[in-house]
Amino acid sequence: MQQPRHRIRKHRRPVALGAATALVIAALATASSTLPLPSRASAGPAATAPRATGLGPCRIASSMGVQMSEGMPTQPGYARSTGQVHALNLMIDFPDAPGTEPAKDRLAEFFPQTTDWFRTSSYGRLTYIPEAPITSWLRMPLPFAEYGIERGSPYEPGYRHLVNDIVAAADPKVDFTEYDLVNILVTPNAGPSALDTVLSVTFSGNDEAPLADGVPLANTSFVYSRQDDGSGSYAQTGYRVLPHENGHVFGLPDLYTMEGGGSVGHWDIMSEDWGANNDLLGWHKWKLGWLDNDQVSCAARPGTTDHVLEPLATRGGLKLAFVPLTAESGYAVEVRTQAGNDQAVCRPGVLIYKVNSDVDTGQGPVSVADSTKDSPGCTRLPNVHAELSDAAFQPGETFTDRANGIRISVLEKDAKGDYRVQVTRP
Ligand SMILES: [Ca+2]
Ligand SMILES: [Ca+2]
Ligand SMILES: [Zn+2]
Repeated sequence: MQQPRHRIRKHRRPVALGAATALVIAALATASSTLPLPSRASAGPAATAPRATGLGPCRIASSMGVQMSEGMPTQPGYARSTGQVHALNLMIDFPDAPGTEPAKDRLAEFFPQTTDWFRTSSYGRLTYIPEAPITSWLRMPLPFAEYGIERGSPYEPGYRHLVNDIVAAADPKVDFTEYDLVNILVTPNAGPSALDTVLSVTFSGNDEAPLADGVPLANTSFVYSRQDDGSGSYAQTGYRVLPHENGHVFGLPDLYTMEGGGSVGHWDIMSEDWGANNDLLGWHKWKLGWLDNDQVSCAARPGTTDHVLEPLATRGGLKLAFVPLTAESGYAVEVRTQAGNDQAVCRPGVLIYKVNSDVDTGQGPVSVADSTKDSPGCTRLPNVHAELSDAAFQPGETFTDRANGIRISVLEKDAKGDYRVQVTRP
């Protein structure tokens, strides 16, 4: 089966259509800077003294009016992405879709894989602690259809109704103040197959969410159905929707667009979360606080600079070079190999991509440069974007942005597997 190409998911508070849009965005920006409950929020990681490290020009800023920006630091209101993160898991079913297996089995579709995924991707910096104080199904009072949950459903009114019912059912046994984020694992027989419609969604950074025990359920992921492509890999890969959804809880935008995965391919789980395992871009790891500032090299000055980059999957060392173009864009450069969470890399090398902090989630905030344009790709794995699978640049190859006078050349790969990259800029 072909994977769904048009997955539309809503994040944060949905923006009303029409004339009220600008007002809603303004209200959002105000609300997020005056969070009533700082314990639930984060000022964003990797905020250590950018000027002292010379990284200032490379920390491209978040843009006003962009709901989920690639900029740094991540806007407040999202869950913290380092240290111990406590995730509340609630398994829910409905009178017209009662759970057909024990709720604990639904939980086991996602754990411990999700915890392992975050430990590996974060080099041990995010300790994801899944908790399920209620081990049975929480039965909702209404049939599934009556909540009106559809693809791209806005928060109001269906989700508010559903969340209120979840809170009412769970509140006596759950202290919601103990958790950094919430996963609602819906019985797979409620709603359409994920092959037809992906309903899974995250509402993140939303401090106007319904309250429970006095705290807003501001960072909540809903997982529906099963992302099972029929290839027999569900037990190994089906959990990956959850790290994707939780990526939003930590402030990461969607990298796929209405056209599918053609912007970033399989190089980030925010682009493709079906199929073989994949990692996050180095930019995202820096944004999440999983790379230190001294693991990032900023090519801001005119002239030529060399950068020796170690593979992103291994712990320690220089991981990311960044070439700022404007206050809100630049090129990121990193080494990707088949290691760690990166299972599908078939042509290891230097990945080069443009980051735009003024482009919103789902609109293509990141674009990977393909070193082999119009190629058939080097992978035949299902649900892995083929064209971009061979995008990485090899020793002797050069990426050129003529309009901006930028050249990024891969000079060599040394015996250790590190790559020497040369950046020339005006
Ligand atoms: Ca309670
Ligand atoms: Ca290609
Ligand atoms: Zn998403």
